[in-house]
Amino acid sequence: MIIIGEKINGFIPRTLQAIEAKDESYIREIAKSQTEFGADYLDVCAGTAPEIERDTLKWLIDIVQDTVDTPLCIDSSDVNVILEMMPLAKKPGVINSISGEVGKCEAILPVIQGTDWKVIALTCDPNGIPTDPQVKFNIAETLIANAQAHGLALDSIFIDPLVTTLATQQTSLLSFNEAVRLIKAKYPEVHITSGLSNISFGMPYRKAINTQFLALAMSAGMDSAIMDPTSADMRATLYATDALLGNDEYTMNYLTAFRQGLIGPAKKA
Ligand code: THG
Repeated sequence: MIIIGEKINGFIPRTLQAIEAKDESYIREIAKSQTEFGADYLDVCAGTAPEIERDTLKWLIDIVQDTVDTPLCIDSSDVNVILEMMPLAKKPGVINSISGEVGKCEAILPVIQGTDWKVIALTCDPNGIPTDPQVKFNIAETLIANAQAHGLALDSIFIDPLVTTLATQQTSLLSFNEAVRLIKAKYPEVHITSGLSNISFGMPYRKAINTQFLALAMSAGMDSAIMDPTSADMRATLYATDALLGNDEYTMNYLTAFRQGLIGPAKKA
């Protein structure tokens, strides 16, 4: 599993508080803890008003890179902001994101051509966010072809089939998993990722939904997630599911994680 740590995001109230208070130490702390708990990339998203998005992202990126070596996942809905942030990165990371929306591929793909940058591509287009797995697949195919035409290797592409909220769509997971299966069947080297906590939006006890979504989507072939690796429940689900799916030879990773205290029952106070 390729883990993209989600916590450096101004849409999270605690992180927004740190951004507004210019509290460097909290940002350093969540950069460090997510890295220690296995993040392969750190998502950085300002989540602030558009006028200060650039300044906020610069501030976050500088602090993160001064604290850890983990590569960035630059998260903005504005491709111009992404393009301005890329030169600040000390090493190539992930662009979050492009999609079938007008202008996004054209802006980003030529810039990452010939580099080691990877890209997340959302399965939406000018018609919106489809729920039909076949339509998700069709958009993914177009995006993959476009990326390949710009010289990207298949394993530099992360398709995000955009999970909808279960509270408003009862077949959310089923449709997501079917899209994952269709994409992985034709493009096994392409990665599938998801900002998976969208699934539980508006529901109580979100952790229960999020952990089971992670397991079920991994079983369909999802091999990356934008998630909180500092959550003990999410970590346990991840290691246990990888072992159950036969991705963990002799269950070595599971056993090592247990021995190192990365997973295990909550300690009694
Ligand atoms: N796809 C892609 N990028 C994305 C998303 C996606 N980026 C943003 C978002 N969705 C993924 N990131 C988050 C970050 C936080 C939460 C959800 C998605 C969240 N956090 C809890 C909260 O705010 O209460 C808990 C946070 C905590 O305590 O750590 O809900 O879908 N490509």
